[in-house]
Amino acid sequence: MSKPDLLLVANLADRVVTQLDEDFTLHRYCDADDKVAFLADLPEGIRFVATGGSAGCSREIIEALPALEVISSMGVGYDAVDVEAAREHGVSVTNTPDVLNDCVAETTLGAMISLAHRLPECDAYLREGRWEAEGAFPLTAELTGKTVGILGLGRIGKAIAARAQAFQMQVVYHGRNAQENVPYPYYADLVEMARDVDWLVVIAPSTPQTKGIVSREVLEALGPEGRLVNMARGDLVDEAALIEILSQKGIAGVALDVFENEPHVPEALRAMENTVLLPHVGSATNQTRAAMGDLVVKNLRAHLAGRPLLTRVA
Ligand code: 8YV
Repeated sequence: MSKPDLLLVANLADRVVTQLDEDFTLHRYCDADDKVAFLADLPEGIRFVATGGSAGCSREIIEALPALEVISSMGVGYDAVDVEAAREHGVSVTNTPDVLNDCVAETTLGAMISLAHRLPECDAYLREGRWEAEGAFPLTAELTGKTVGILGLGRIGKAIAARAQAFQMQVVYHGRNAQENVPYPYYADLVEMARDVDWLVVIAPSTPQTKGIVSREVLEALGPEGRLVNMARGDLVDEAALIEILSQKGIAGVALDVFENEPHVPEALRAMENTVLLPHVGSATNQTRAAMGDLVVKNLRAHLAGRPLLTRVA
């Protein structure tokens, strides 16, 4: 019996592709130079898409595949998948939640420590021979005793909160609603929370409601002693306002793992000292990417075997 057809929209890790290859006939959209021609030439019966968080799956792709049943996306954030188009065409969408919580939380605390203690700069200072030439590195800041406001206290937000507490930080949060059985104080107003905290950590999904939520007003409320960390999506933060405020020392610093126009990072951010810039590596460990990839495959195999999808979001 021939294997069902699957469109590979993102170039997923070898481990994932090898597993997919066992059960599906792969059509590598990710490698096509002429995407439009590639879509037009596909066989009619493609029932599956496997993709990644950044590549997602557009309306154009969904509508080019009349037999499509499931889009399995690698990543907890599925904002790049056109969920509306998927729903209209009766296509299910799955993501990879939970398996990355600890890794992203660990990276977040790493970014915070790096920014407070200026670890990347310390490393460069030593390598450039400046310790010998100029003496001790200037004194820095720390997390201990500070307050962190978490924007988006979901599964990853909670994993970050637990780790922040281990660093003796006070945790508060903002989200659409106050949550029951959560020990942290809730702020209904993000500007108010930004005013009260030392750190603002952004870990909410990208939706039409959260786009630009970290506005100029929020950044100004965070103030010259405040620090921002964005581990979610670039479009939650007004990047132009951020650059302007940072350059005027209107906030103390920023650690960013995500940007408005990845992989392009504005030169202005690169040139500043009070920034820690990461190439979207929140979940990028062998261990976690393997777990995420396995979940992509498990969802597809479940559907193929007539079982319910494991982590369906639409
Ligand atoms: C990955 C992510 O970069 O899970 C997410 O939403 O942003 C990351 O873990 C990506 O989605 C991997 O494909």
